[in-house]
Amino acid sequence: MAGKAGGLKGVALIGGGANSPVSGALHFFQEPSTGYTEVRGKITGLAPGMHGFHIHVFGDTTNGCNSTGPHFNPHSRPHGAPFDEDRHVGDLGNIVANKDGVAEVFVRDLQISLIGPHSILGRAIVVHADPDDLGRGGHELSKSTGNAGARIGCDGAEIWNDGNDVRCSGSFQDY
Ligand SMILES: [Cu+2]
Ligand SMILES: [Zn+2]
Repeated sequence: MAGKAGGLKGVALIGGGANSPVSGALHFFQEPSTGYTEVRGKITGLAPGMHGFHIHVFGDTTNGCNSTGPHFNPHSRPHGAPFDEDRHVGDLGNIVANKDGVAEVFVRDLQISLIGPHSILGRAIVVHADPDDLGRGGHELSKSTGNAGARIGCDGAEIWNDGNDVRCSGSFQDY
């Protein structure tokens, strides 16, 4: 049923993990005719400012955020910005929390997908404590992680497909 009229869609509810007050909801939608995948939603409980926002390789969160592995990078490219062609597929840049710790998420991206060989299904979506420098910060970690600091709010953040719905387990819960 993947790719049928209306596109692929789903929702992820982000619950607070043991060590994180982060919570919220993300909606996924992929329009087959354009290939764009949208990620929309709101995340609360963040420190004000920018937070790195990526797809990591593994949906395995048995060891919390640490078992999600590195950024999803099937083309073996350097870390970059969402608008760079030369980037990790998982590089979604930053989300920005306001003074109340609320981030309105709107990502529209051509490299992530809910179907096919570069699908984000079975992987994890991770929010970081610090800004992603988009590969441009000159730090030794800029070209691998964007130097985005600790991983927060990703406990159990596996993304999976149930029919046309994309859902996430653990802190990303069924709805
Ligand atoms: Cu990350
Ligand atoms: Zn990256």
